Amino acid sequence: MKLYDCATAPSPQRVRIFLAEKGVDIPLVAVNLREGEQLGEAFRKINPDCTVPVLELDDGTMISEIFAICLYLESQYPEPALMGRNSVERAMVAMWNTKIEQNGIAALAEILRNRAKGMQDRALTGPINLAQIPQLVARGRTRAEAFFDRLDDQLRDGAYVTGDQFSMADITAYVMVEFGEWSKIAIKDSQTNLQRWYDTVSKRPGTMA
Ligand SMILES: N[C@@H](CCC(=O)N[C@@H](CS)C(=O)NCC(=O)O)C(=O)O
Repeated sequence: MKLYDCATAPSPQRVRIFLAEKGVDIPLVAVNLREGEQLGEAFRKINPDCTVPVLELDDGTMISEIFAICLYLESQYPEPALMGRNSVERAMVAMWNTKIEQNGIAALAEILRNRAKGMQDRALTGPINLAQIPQLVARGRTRAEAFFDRLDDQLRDGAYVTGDQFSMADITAYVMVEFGEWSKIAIKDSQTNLQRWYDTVSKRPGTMA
């Protein structure tokens, strides 16, 4: 088993933290996103959608998409459980993971990818080039700030995103907050629950890995 990775990209970082939390060490294969290696012929055979991370199994099966990779890893290495320990917890982890991806990470990507000079025709990931739409930068900012408030509210009562158990939803939210720095979206002084949670989560050996 090996993981196609990129040390500077937030998506594979989520899988690396997931593995570190499980205490599992697997070989990493660096894919140079800055040089466009993900769009080259060789990587398209690994993932035609041209994104990392990808988990390659020993029989050659390629698993792309973070949720699918983590689902596989969770079944192979069940302890500690990171995707919920019963039906309700599993549903809550999947629910929050989706919200964080769609309302948080996607909003931050909307800011970055429609503004960065180095991403002029790469406004979305994938095999086809798409032009930036500068008007989406302000919309992304509004969406991201609103979602940080939403998460702050969610963290009012529990230690972690879905309650008292650290989970994949926390990993996704942690990487989202770090990714926010790229677009100068930071935790506000008023978001005290989010700050308390971030201070705890950022001290875990997995997130420091
Ligand atoms: N939905 C994908 C998202 C993966 C993704 O967006 N990866 C980014 C790195 S953070 C990527 O490969 N970007 C390639 C590009 O920008 O062309 C997943 O869950 O794995």
